[in-house]
Amino acid sequence: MKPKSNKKPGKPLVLRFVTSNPHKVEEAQNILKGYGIKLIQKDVNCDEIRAEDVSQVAYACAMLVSKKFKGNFVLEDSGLFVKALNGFPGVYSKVAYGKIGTGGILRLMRGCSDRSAQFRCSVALMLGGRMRVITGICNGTITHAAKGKGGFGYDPVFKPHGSKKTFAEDLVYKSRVSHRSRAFRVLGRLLAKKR
Ligand code: ITT
Repeated sequence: MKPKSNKKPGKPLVLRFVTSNPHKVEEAQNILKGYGIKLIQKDVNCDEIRAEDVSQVAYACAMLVSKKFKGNFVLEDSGLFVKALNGFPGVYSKVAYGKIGTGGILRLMRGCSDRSAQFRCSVALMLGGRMRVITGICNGTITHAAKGKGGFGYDPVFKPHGSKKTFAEDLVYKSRVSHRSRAFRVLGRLLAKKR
């Protein structure tokens, strides 16, 4: 039988997660609970800059937020980069999703045999006035039709390498390999070292 540990679990570290997207909070919290970190969603308006990559957007956003909010926080910028579309929708993923949705991406990709795509997530951590940006990547392919009802955004059309299912069909696998889970796992390890 496993011996009982006398060690009392420490108080969780509470961090604000600046985002308007509750799906992001849920997925990140699933990862960070294993590191004793509790996230609280905080809405702070941040006009995203035009940039080539999500890491630049996350950095610029965190700089803007730090002028309005003095505490410790995390935020992230993420996007889907499709090879055959020269990286589109990329940093425009949110706008593209609102305008053309997953159906629009599938239409743009009609006739494309190379369906490689990559999800990227850059997390900016502001802790004690110092910033750190961590990026997580998940490689996969764009399907020919939307499948699955779970998750959000482009999940029904993205199939990660190593799976026959889309993210929307298999959220357990998503939480293991996604761009977000990879970035937040690194963040969890980093914060665990500091405590
Ligand atoms: P913020 O308030 O945190 O900015 P947001 O939803 O506006 O929330 P982004 O600006 O990072 O987030 O936009 C990224 C878009 O990319 C998002 O709206 C989704 O459409 C898509 N996306 C990001 N991560 C995704 C994921 O894990 N699965 C599916 N789609 C995702």
